[in-house]
Amino acid sequence: MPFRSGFVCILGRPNAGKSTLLNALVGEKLAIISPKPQTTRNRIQGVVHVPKRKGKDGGQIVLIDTPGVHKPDSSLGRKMMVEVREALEGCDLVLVIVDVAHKLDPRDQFALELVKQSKARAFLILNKVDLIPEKSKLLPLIEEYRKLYDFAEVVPISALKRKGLEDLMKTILAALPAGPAYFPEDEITDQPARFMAAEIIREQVLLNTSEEIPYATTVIVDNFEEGKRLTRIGATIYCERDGQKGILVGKGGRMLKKIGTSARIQIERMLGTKVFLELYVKAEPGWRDSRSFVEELDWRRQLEHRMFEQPADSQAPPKSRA
Ligand SMILES: Nc1nc2c(ncn2[C@@H]2O[C@H](COP(=O)(O)OP(=O)(O)OP(=O)(O)O)[C@@H](O)[C@H]2O)c(=O)[nH]1
Ligand SMILES: [Mg+2]
Repeated sequence: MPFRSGFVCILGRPNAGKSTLLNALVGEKLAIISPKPQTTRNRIQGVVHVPKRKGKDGGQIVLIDTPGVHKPDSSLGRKMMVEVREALEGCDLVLVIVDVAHKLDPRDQFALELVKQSKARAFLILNKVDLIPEKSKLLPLIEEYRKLYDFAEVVPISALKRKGLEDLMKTILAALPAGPAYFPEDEITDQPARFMAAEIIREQVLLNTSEEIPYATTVIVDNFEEGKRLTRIGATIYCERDGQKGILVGKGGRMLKKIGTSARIQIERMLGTKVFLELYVKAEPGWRDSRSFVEELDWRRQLEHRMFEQPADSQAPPKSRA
């Protein structure tokens, strides 16, 4: 049996359950999740290592979670859609995730347009089937989608309840070409820990605030000093107005404390060290429409820049101490 591998893009409208699926397939929390649409803002890579078993193919599935497909109305939104397009480029397979509890709407159609343009092989993934007790109700929805694109497979799942995921994994692997392992076995993501820490803080903002605040907020980690036992992190939560800042800080600083405590516990779990987390809140009017500010948030671009700015020596990976 050949070893199979390939890049698989997870695409769909906001809130369909893309990040929940990524985390469930990889078995680790790589992407933040919230009930609010447009939670994910960057593409997030997660590697599933499938061991070779008796009579079964082994392989490597490189999943790429993407921001929800939408028509952007800000620099941030346009950047999110660039992330979606970049993830689609050169992938071997696209998983179009739909929420079966919702009717097909223009955002689903927009996602299908993108698949059509890319001419990629695609599966239709019917997510949230736990919300639909009568499975026969899925048939008209499948028909509707099939009219719009020639899907290679249709797979019903519940990413949240982890139903149908074994089947999905098998079907994905069978659709991938014979190929090498692109990543070592202990590597499950390319995200730097400091970016994941910023996302964990942002997730707490999303879960603890409402209305405009989740959309008007971003988090930047200003310093990150990792020690053997203790990691010191300083981060700033940016919002757009002083009123939002007041809500994020809360009466007597209570809201900020709540966000900080929940985030710290999760970051400690991720890093395996104690964490000292210092949070600041700052109003940065109109940041979502500032191209330069939005670019600052892109860790891939930041790493590239740093490589160009630093002398060649410091670009080398750390050497073994042996
Ligand atoms: N009932 C049910 N809820 C689900 C399922 N999968 C995801 N959800 C919920 O749907 C909401 C959105 O999930 P996400 O994984 O953040 O969705 P997303 O597609 O990544 O959203 P964006 O990043 O905003 O595009 C969360 O509240 C999830 O708990 C599922 O299988 N069943
Ligand atoms: Mg997401």
